[in-house]
Amino acid sequence: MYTTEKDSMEKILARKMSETKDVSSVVEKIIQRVRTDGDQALFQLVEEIDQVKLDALAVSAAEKKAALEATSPELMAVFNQAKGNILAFHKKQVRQGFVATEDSGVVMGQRVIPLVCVGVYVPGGTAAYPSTVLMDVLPAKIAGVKKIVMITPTDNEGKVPDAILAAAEVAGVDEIYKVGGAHGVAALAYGTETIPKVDKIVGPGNIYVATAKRMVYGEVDIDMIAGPSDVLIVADHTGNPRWIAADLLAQAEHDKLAQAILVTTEEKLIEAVETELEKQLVNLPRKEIAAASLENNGKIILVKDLNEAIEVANQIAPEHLELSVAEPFALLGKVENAGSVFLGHHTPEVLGDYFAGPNHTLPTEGTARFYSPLSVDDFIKKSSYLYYPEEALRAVGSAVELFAKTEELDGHARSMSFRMVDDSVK
Ligand code: HSO
Ligand code: ZN
Repeated sequence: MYTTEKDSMEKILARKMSETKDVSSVVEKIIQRVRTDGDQALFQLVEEIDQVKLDALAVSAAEKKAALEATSPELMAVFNQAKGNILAFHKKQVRQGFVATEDSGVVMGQRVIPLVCVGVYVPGGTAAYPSTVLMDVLPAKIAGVKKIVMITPTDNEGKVPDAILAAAEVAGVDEIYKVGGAHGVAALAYGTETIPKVDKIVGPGNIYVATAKRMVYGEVDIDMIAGPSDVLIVADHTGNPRWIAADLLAQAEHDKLAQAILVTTEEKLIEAVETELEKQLVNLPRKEIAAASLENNGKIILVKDLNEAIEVANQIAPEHLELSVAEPFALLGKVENAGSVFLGHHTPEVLGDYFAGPNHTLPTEGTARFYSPLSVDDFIKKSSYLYYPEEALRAVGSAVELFAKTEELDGHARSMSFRMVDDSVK
């Protein structure tokens, strides 16, 4: 099931959710239909693609109320506890604007302004995670986004899972619509009679959603193109094979395309982990998915020391990096490419998936080389401003004029020269 050599680094590094021409042309047509026919196209597309006949696009107040009643107080308490942790962590990300004043009276600054309206995509089916609702919505709340619109495909009876609606209520989502796929993304990007046009679309989705997000980028902003989830575990002689196998399987059960990799300095650990994997797979409800993921993308790599392990990790740039070693903090500073790092034997990725506070929407497919976890920064923009009093302008006028003339933009030069010769404001 696993290879134990550094053989297929190339294969690991080449992993990408390939966007075929077929998908692109289907998505393009869907976007066009939504742009031209708005709600009507959405109802039709939901019927054609999701095989559901919806009465209304919006989730009603009665549906939200019923979902809350159907959710146990214990689960609500867990959602609220997770919310507290996520808010506490993300509040530390809030950045301030600045203002700089000079003796000449010049004032310059940068303001931090929240996006007005954001769309959150929540996948359907077995990938409908209430945890993702909390992770994607709460940073937007902290940033000060005024309107948060959630879209999600329904089951074939037109229902959104209760836990998703309950999490949306806990997070403070303003509006929820029952559309997913490329059509949902198009609706958020261009707006329809019912669904508002947003400034940014965040959240994971399948290949159609990813392709649509790529296509509407520029019309709206997007967070990232999310591919299948992955984990890389670095383990030394202190690694616990039972826990390591459990963590690899936790990743593998997400998706047949998910990737779970173990990089270890301990030859003995390899066999022990392989034995554990087989043992634990037997009674894992999603064993088919997990086994396929291990079969396709699972790897165990033996390295000579922990420095080499970190080199491998930096090359792969995993979404999640677990450091199951005696001294994890000694390695942290050497990690250059990883979405989120989990330090020590008692910090499994799952803790971060649900509860601890840092975001679980992370760069996948090696994009941790240049992307960051979803954060409050994703929901703000910056705007700069400047003020020059008359004397300060006169002092720099000829310099700016020369610059403008060099670019042969006389209109620009005049905008300066007039102010240098004219009397002050009339
Ligand atoms: N591991 C996923 C997040 C998740 N896990 C949600 C369970 N539910 C991507 O970071
Ligand atoms: Zn997970």
